[in-house]
Amino acid sequence: MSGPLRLSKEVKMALEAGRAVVALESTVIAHGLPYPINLEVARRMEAIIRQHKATPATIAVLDGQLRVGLTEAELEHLATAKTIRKVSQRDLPIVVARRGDGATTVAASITIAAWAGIQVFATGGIGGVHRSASFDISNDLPTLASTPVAVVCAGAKSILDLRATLEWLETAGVPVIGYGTDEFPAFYTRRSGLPVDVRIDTPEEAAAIIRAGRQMGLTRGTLIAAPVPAEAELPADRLDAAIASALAEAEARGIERNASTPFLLRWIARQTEGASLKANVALLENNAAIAAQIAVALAAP
Ligand code: PSU
Ligand code: MN
Repeated sequence: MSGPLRLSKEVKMALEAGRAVVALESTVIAHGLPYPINLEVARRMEAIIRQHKATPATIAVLDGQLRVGLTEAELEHLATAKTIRKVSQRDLPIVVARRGDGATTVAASITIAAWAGIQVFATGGIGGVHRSASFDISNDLPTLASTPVAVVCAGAKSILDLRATLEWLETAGVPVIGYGTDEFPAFYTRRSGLPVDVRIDTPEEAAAIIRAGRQMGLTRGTLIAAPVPAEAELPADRLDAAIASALAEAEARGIERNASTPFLLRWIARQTEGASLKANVALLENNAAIAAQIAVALAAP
């Protein structure tokens, strides 16, 4: 890929030297969290990655360029802009052709990360198969199936159909790894009752699986799911009530398609009086640390 791809000097140097780099998405900044928490978390995730001796590479589309590695002012722009397009893979050619700005989802971000040569990515939760019967399946799933990037997340939110999401990944051949867990985590809570393909407990084990896939020429992504830290977990009963109310409200207001995830997240934050935000922040920081350690293990000779 050439064209509109633009790496920051820092990211370019790290990649050329074979050092560890961790890619980050920007939809969570622009649409997933309220200001000013979004900006604080974006900065903190970058700082945590640096503490672990890796280079952060936050991804977004700015003036039609696919940007990998943002300045402080650019992070602030994404965190404060009143309207910024949520860009998944199908939106990439549109926003590039129009020289627009966009906050990239997991799908768009890992697409760009792979073009840049980055192998490890951290986020909060991936999109998945929605519960409604409206055939809403996140582009994150097919893109994971065709993009050789390891995605560290806290599972997927229980606003989704987690069983169907895992079945979809199995059909597509994407390994689902539990990091310190035998169960697929459910974002705000540590457990879903659904098993992962394998449990690992160290970054080196993750690196070994990623390397083995690469050596065999497999071109799929790897999903690495780490549960939210125990002290920030939401009580399951409170969460179930908030999710039920969010889904009912979305239905009543006719909110669907790509507006669905941001709306449900806002509604749940309101219903749980910010407890969901606390969990969201804790798991994002935890995932940044784990992703950095995996990237360092992968970069080791
Ligand atoms: N999950 C979160 N917070 C988020 C998202 C997911 O906890 O902000 C964002 C991610 O960027 C993800 C996108 O890639 O939502 C999925 O949206 P959709 O379901 O429209 O594909
Ligand atoms: Mn969708």
